[in-house]
Amino acid sequence: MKKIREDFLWGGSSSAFQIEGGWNEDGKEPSVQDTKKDIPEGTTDFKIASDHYHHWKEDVAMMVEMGFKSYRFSIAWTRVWSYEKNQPNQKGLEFYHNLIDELLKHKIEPIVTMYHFDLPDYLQQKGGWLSRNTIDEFAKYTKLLMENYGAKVKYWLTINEQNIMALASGAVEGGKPRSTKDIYQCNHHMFLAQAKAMKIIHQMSKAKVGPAPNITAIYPNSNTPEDNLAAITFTNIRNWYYLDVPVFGKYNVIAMDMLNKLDSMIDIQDGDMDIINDPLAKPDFIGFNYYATGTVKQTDPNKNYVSKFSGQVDQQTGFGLQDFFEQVQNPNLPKTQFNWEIDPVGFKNTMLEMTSRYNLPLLLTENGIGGYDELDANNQVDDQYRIDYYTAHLKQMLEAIAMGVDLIGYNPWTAIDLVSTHEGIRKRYGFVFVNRTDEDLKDLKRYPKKSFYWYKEVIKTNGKNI
Ligand code: BGP
Repeated sequence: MKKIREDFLWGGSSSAFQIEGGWNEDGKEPSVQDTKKDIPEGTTDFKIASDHYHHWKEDVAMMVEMGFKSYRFSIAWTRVWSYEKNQPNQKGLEFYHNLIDELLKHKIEPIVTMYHFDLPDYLQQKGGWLSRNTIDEFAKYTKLLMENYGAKVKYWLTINEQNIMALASGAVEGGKPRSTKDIYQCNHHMFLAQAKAMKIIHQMSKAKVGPAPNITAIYPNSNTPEDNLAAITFTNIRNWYYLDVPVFGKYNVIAMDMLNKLDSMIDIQDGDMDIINDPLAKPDFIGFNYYATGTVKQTDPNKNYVSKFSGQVDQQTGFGLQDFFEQVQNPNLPKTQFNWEIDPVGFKNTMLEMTSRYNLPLLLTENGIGGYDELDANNQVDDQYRIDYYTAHLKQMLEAIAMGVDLIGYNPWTAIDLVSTHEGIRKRYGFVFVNRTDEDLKDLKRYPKKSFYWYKEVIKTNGKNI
């Protein structure tokens, strides 16, 4: 029976626009998250977030106290490169140098996401991912990151949740609707950008690099062959599409068939597949986010399935596509306070499926539970529900490892409280409470939650107390 590695990367996760704040400080330019107009009512925008830009040192101190071995965060492209001046932004580069150096000083391995939903607005105005120019800009950005951090950072993640960006594209493009054809053309360009980035990383450093899609096992709603076909279709369109391209260097037939039938076939230019198939452009591991499984059934011919472009959808929103699949709730699973299903066994199922299909090391880059947390009179937060969620998932994780899954780390969402993609800071995920609400910035002080002490023990015992 395989055991958890001694050098297992126990850590936590975050993303720049959701944690940093300082949205226009020291030369940072706006990303699509800063120019977003449809912030849902009653929730905060990302201008101040958890003000990590000014609290990063004490935040790292909290991670050190928890015993983190790794910290997965993203670099804001708009902080390190100025499109206005067409040059690197030294102050922005310095911020991440300081953060990385502080982590390394405490033997915390930085795991850096290059791009987490925050495309420079400058590029968006020029067509965003629909323009092939964005591919070249991403390659240029990768070189900048390598020149600066290539010798310090051993683990890189290219694009966070490319699959969710395609399925809920409005959520990351300021709500601007795109046609299905354009969405999948953007998607193809992201694959090319990712392949170029992986090659540059391999050429310019000794670091390892992987993608970071949101992967989850898909269940058929019943044992009818039609529901099973819907499940096979959805898992290929939602999951394998995003790993088959970088790992196997090809588009799978089910994804291609969907594009064909939707009259949305992408334009693959001469040489594109060579870029994707370059031996230096292959991932060293698979980074993946897991929250809960999905359940689907065959579609109802009388129903109108509307695409999700509102900018206010998430990975748990029921996706539907006429003649392909309809996502439904699974009555066998409990739900979080924010209505997301909870499926710890599904976590193991997901890892087993990925391992048998790709046989690559896996790195968990997000898993977690959003809930309403409050400080009590003694400035404590009793988030036992979070401990229960993690305990159940870690039990399954240990079983998956025992079965042979090569998992190199677990970096749940999130290290400290930050702003949810579209539900404000009221939906908290952290081991550390940040004292602010959506309406009131308060003092932004940090307080360890009950889960903080629990996780510290998990790390100290390398999971033996689970
Ligand atoms: C993932 C994203 C994160 C994140 C998390 C929780 O999809 O990569 O950025 O926020 O899900 O989602 P939410 O904030 O919608 O609760």
